Amino acid sequence: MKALILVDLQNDFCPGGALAVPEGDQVIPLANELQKQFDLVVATQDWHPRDHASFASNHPGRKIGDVIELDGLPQVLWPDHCVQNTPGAELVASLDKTNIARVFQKGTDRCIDSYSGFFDNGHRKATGLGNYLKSKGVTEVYVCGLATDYCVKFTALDAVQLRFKTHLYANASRGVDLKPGDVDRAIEDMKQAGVEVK
Ligand code: VGL
Ligand code: ZN
Repeated sequence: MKALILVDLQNDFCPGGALAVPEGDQVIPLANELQKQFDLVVATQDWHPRDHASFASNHPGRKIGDVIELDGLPQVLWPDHCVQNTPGAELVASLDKTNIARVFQKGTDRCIDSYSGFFDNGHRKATGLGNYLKSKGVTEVYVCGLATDYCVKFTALDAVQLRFKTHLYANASRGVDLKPGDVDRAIEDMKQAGVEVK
């Protein structure tokens, strides 16, 4: 049994959004088309409280892009994004949601960020996605979405760790490229870890 994981297809990650990923909106038609090949489709949703520790605005004197230490983990500081119950946090309107069996929210704890759809960045708490997929008999996952060099990457790496055969749809994903080359390096890291990139 295989499942499609749609990562963070939210307004704030599309052009015009708070943490816009270049060409982020271009993956939506592809994501809609890919869904037709799957019996099980799930989505992740970045879902932060307004006081989330990943927001530069919550660290006076710091700016967007700075890296701080948060509870022993390096943390990139981002613009305020995907704040719970705001339009920016909603899944993109043009995304076909009729086939999405469940949406797993992440980044809800103000003290720790969560790039992966499976665990927070410290692997302290699970979102339930892993157990859900296993309960459905899923052995193979296909990942696409936003952003290739953050949430897509860490979702795919955790999927490998959880022993799912893991595939990345690179053309249905886009990255931030905070540092030029980040997306290419992320794809290389995923390949190294055993992700099949298509
Ligand atoms: C993401 C940065 C911060 C992502 C989420 O969805 O890739 N990136 N929060
Ligand atoms: Zn976030």
